[in-house]
Amino acid sequence: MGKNYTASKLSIDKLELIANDIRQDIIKSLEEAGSGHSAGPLGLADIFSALYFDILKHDPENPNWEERDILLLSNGHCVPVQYAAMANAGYFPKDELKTLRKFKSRLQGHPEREKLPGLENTSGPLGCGLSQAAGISLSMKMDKVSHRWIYTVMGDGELNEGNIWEAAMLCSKYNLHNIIGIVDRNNIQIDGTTEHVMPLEDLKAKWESFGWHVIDIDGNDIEAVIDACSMARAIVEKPIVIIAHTVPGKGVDYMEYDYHWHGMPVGLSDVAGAPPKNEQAKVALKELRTLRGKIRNEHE
Ligand SMILES: Cc1ncc(C[n+]2csc(CCOP(=O)(O)OP(=O)(O)O)c2C)c(N)n1
Ligand SMILES: [Mg+2]
Repeated sequence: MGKNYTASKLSIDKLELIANDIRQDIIKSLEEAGSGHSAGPLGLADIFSALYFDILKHDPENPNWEERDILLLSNGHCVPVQYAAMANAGYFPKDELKTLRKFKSRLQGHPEREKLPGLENTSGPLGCGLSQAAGISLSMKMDKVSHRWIYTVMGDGELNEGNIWEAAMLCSKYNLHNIIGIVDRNNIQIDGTTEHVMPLEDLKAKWESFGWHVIDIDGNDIEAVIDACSMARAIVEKPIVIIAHTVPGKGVDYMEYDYHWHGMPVGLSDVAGAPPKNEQAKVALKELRTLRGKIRNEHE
């Protein structure tokens, strides 16, 4: 029998504490790896806490459970947040997070489906996740399976890939409404702000014109993420995309909103405003631990 976290209903403050643990694990694993992406994963921690500990129907002890929902990470470079969420949920021991990006590790810098049970897709080349979702959804349709959802996380810079929009048209044509897209609208990408590199607005109108239902939320508000996903599951007329506004680098003051942290780990960067390299992890972890206290106080 699979585990359905939705049935166990953790409180929002517990989910926020888990998100904070996920952030600390991201910092520790990136420091150990000495390479990798910081800003996107930190910004996505609330969404991943909500997904793995509330929204998804899944069972860490039985990753291939036939009734499970599917989570696809299309923006594969953000996988440190997925590994941290999976370890916290019990897919593998937390100690294994130290092997991120190491030779022969199951935790590669971009997700490899066949390496780690629980990963549903391989990604890294941007733009593929929605096509993968479409294939899975069409096969579920053939099998007359209508009660499993396919959550597909995409980056906003990733939306520059034409492939996404080909998939968007197809999902709409076949009304693949068990696909719930989640766009990490953090306004940054590899080389600058999204609106500077390749303007995306009016993003809501773009998705709507491709036949999608759009829900716009604060992606760092766990309750909003959970509510948006339950709303999305109730919509059967169209595929659904949640535009989740997040803060890149969320939780680490010297990283927040700064695109230079897109592909930088703590300990290596001389981005302006950052602490000295050998202090970066310590400062980030101290800040997150303090924040953890604040979360507790707010809810007490
Ligand atoms: C097909 C392809 N082109 C280019 C890249 C290099 N690349 C990696 S991440 C990235 C930026 C993506 O932006 P976004 O999805 O917004 O990520 P964020 O900076 O928010 O983490 C680029 C261009 C890639 N991985 N795949
Ligand atoms: Mg982005």
